[in-house]
Amino acid sequence: MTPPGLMLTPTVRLRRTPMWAAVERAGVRAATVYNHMLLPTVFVSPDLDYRHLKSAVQLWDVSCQRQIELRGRDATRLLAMMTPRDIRKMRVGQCLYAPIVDAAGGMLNDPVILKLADERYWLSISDSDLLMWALGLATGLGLAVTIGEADVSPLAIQGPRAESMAARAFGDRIRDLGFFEFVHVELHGEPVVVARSGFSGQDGFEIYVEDTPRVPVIWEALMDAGRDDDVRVGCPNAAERIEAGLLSYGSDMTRAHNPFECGLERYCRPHEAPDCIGHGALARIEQDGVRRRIWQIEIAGPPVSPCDRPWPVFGEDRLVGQITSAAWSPDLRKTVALGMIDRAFWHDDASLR
Ligand code: THG
Repeated sequence: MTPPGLMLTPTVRLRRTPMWAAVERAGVRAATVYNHMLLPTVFVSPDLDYRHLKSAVQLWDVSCQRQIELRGRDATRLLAMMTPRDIRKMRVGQCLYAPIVDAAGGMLNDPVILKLADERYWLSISDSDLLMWALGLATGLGLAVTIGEADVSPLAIQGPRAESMAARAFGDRIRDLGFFEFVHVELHGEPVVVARSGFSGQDGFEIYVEDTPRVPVIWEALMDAGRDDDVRVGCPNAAERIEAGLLSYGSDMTRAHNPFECGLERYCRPHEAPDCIGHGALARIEQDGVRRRIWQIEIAGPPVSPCDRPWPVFGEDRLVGQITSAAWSPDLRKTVALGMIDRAFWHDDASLR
């Protein structure tokens, strides 16, 4: 799609990140655009990045995971309308991965939600303009809630040595932090929010830094803390995240898909979310079942080119689905992929082309 050496024209609305200069110094070789902001995709090579991520620890600039803040008397009420996951029992200090849906149950986003206080949340969004949907609902319904994109830049440390590195940075007590929990801690006297989460199948933490000018201090302190664990600057790795079964909004799923088709049924409970705008549609879909679903798929043969448009999938000489993410897995020595496949072909040895 992009000829070798093609440049993206830099503009103001193509947002850099607070750490972009350091990311360039670390040797970033490719990047994508996510929430109108740059997101690194390759440093040394996809394969070497993958091996290092699965054996040591990496520091990621994931500032593009923007935080939509909901705050005010009706914040919980608004959030309950947006997601088919039950958020009523959510505790302060808890993270929740949640689909966000429209009235037909179509996927609009799949953020990690952080509950900061009783009526204050961050929605750590994937790549769609969720701010506008939230503003539209709140304005149309006259809700008492303040909505905006907070000045928060998440960094991530991911890999098997992430806990060791985090303990050096934040102290040994960070080892006790449970998966999808967060705490307020200090690093060199600077307050940050640290969660046990991240866009990889490895252990890891995400560090939410408020206030752009404070990000470089935290970045350098984390690099120092990871020196003995062979920390390198890295980024989400396509093969690793496909192996982990982590979906990418805009690629693997769009508004044309509902959470059941996306395999997100664990996070979609219409009967426990009566106030969700998609409640009726999703209750019907749950009852009727779906005719297509996302699966992890292996592609035989040598490495394939990047999946930059949906690849049609054929079975018994007809179109039965599409592949939307694919990458060579150095560990599995085959191409791993994610794709939406028709029900008749949901078996292990389905022979597809
Ligand atoms: N971290 C944060 N924000 C994010 C992402 C992230 N925003 C954008 C994008 N990634 C959102 N998508 C996902 C997808 C999957 C997960 C997190 C964010 C994830 N899923 C786990 C799983 O599927 O095994 C566990 C989910 C759970 O148990 O609740 O971690 O990475 N801050």
